[in-house]
Amino acid sequence: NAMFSWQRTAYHFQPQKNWMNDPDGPLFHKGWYHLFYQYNPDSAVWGNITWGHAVSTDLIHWLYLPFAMIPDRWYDINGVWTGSATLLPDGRIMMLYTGSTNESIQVQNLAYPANLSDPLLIDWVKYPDNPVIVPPNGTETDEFRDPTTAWMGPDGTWRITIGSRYNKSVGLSLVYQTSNFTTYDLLEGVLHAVPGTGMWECVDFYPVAINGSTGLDSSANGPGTKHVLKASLDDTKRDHYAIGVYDLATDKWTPDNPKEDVGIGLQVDYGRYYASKTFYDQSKQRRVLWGWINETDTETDDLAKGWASVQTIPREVLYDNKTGTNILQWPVEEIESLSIGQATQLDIFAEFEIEMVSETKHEKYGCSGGAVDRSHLGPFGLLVIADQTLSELTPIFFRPVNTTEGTVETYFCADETRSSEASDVYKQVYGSTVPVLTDEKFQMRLLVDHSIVESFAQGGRRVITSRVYPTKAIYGDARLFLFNNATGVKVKATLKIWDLNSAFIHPFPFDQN
Ligand code: DQQ
Repeated sequence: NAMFSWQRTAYHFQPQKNWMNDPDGPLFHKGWYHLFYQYNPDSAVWGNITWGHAVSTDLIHWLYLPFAMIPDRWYDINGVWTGSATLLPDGRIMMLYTGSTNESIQVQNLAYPANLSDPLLIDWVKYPDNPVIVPPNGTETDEFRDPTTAWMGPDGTWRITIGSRYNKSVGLSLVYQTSNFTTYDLLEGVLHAVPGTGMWECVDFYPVAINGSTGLDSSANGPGTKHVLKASLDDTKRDHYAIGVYDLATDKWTPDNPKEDVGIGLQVDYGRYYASKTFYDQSKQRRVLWGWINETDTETDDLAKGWASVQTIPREVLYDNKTGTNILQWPVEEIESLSIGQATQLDIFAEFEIEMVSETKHEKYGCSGGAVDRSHLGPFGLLVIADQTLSELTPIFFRPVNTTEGTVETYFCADETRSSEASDVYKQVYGSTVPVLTDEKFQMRLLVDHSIVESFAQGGRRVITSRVYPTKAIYGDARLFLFNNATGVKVKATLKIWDLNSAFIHPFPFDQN
C-alpha cells in the first residue's frame, strides 16, 4: 500500500510483507549470520506463527530464505513459537523452541539442520520424539515458554532456562539439565524469581567480562565474569535486566543490587522494544543483541499497509566497567558500511557541554514533561524526523536536574507526543536516568530510519527505541534541529552526521511457500 510506503525502513530488518514479532535462534555458521523470526505468512496481525528465516554476511544486508519451520505437527500446530540455538563443540546445532500444541499447551521441542554443510541451513528437521519437555507439575500449561541457548556446567552437561510464573504474580525462570538435548531433568529450585513481576517471556541469560572489550561464549564463567539475566515482562511488555552473579554449584543467580532486580530495575530499552535475544558471535568474539520493535498504530492501519514490525539494528553488548551497574549497547560496527543516503536515514553523534550561567536550584522534572517544559538545566538535544514548520517532530534530549543532595542527576528522554499528526497512534514520552560521570560530556548517538529512531546515551548505557509515524516529515521533507530549552545553562554542541544508504534486502530466488 503506497499510502504508508514512507514508513518502511531502509536499513532495519523487516519482512517483505505481513506480521513479524520476536527474533529467534540467532547464530553464525560458515560465514553467515542467521536470523529466524516469529512470522505470520497470511496476514499483518499475529497468528499462524511460523519461523521466517534470513541470512546476512554483515548483519545489515539480508537475504530472505524459505521458512525454516511451519506449524505442522500436533506439538506445534498452534504456533512455532520462540526459541534459541546452541552450537555444540562438535559443530552440531541444536534449536530448542516452544510449540503451542493442538490443545494449546506450551511444550519445548527440538529441531536441527538437515545438512550442516549447507551454509544457508535451509532445511530443518523436527526431532521425531518431540516434545522434549512438557510443563512440570505446578506450572500452568500456558505459562512455560521460550527456552534459552544452553550453557555447559562444570560437570560437562548442558543447562537451559525457561521463563514461567508462580502463584499468579511471581516471575521466574526454571533450569533444566541435559546431556543430549533429547532428555531433560528439571533442577530443584529456580535460577531466579522476583515477586510481582508476572510471567517472564523470552528469558535471556549470558556472561559478560568485567574487564574486557570482547563478548563471551554462553558457557564462559568464573572469576572475571558477571551474568546478565533478562526477562520480557508479559504484563508490561517491557524488557528488563539485571547484572549479577551465577553460582555454578547451585545453578542460582543473585543480582548485585536487589533493589534493581530483574523487572523492578533497569530496562534493556526504554522505548518501543520487546522479546530481545542475544547470541555469541564466534567470528568476531562479540555478543550481539536483537530486539523487536512493535507497532503503535492500529491493527486496521497495519492491515492497510500490509506489514507490521521491524527488528532493531543488532547491538553489541558489553559490561560497563566505568559504572559497574549497567550493560552497554552499541550498534554493530558493520552499520558504518552504509554511506551517503538521504536525511531520513541518518547516524548522528552529538556531544553537549553545559556551562552554568545562573545559580542552580533544585528541580524535580524527569522525562514526563516531555521536551516542552523548560527548566534550569534542560532539556537540550535534537529534534529528529521534523518538518520545516515543526508541526511534526520527535525530541531526543537530556534533562539534568539538581537533586536535594546537591548532586546532578541526568534524564535521557524521547518525546513522541508531537511525532505525528495522525491521531490513531499511541504517542508516549519515554526515558530514564542515565549515569553521566564527572569527566564526561553529555553524548548521544541516534539511528534514524524513516519511522524508527534508536537513541543511545553515554556510549550505550541507556537506549530508547521510538516508533513514529510522520505524515509530513517524510523523505526530503524531514529535517534535523538542535535545541536548548534550558533557562540556566548555555549548551555547546558538537555534531557528526552520517547519511546512511539503504541496505537492500534480497528475496530468495525461489518461492517461499
Ligand atoms: N511471542 C512468542 C512467545 C513469546 C512471545 C509467540 C513474546 O513464544 O513468549 O509469538 O513476544
